[in-house]
Amino acid sequence: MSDNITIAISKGRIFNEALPLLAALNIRPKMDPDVTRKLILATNQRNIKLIIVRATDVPTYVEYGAADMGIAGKDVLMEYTGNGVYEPLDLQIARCKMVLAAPKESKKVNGRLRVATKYVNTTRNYFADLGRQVEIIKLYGSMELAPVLGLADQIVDLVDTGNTLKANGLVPVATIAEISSRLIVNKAAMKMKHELIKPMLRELAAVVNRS
Ligand code: PRT
Ligand code: MG
Repeated sequence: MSDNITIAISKGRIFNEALPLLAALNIRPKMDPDVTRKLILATNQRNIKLIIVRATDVPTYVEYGAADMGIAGKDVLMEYTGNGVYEPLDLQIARCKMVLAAPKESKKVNGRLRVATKYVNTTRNYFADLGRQVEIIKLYGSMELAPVLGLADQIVDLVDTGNTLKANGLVPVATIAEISSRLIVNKAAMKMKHELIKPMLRELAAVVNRS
């Protein structure tokens, strides 16, 4: 059995907010992903490496065992349609809300509501649960623009301070989910490497509960 552990993580807010949690486990990356171009970061622990990937790719790396563990937003996990990873711990970092938002001066919608989002599956499930038929328009970013330009009536996006919505004349009309980042674990690794992974989970849980 390999005694190596790889952790997939996206740079930016998740990496920044995960750093103190990792440090509490005495895991310290040797390089800053905003400075180096390396995508595999060694840490002070000989057998632990961080893999820097896109936020939406984290569950894929973990499901296929390319990484043993990962840190991913609940938004990404809700949208993911793979065959499954374990999700043992809410790390309580990178918190925000997923909301349905509409123009402040809402126009009357004739026919089906058009909703622009990058969270197509989550949005479809949300409206299906309400028994509402909507037209979902897939975007990869800048969802706030869609209602302004008449591409969609409403959007589903993440909100933290609310400044982005406000700047584009939008207001939240419903909360779809409370979002935070979760630790995820490859199913085979959880069995094969449980002597390494179990203590990490226990320590992380303790750190999260303390903060
Ligand atoms: O940016 P990139 O295209 O590389 O990838 P990404 O957007 O998937 O990654 P990143 O790093 O931006 O976000 C990673 C994760 O952070 C998300 O999957 C969420 O789980 C979490 N998170 C927490 C957020 C926010 N808060 C957040 N506010 N992700 C994005 N935002 C965006 C939001 O989409 C909107 O554009 O920030 C804007 C709103 O912020 P406020 O403060 O103006 O409301
Ligand atoms: Mg982003």
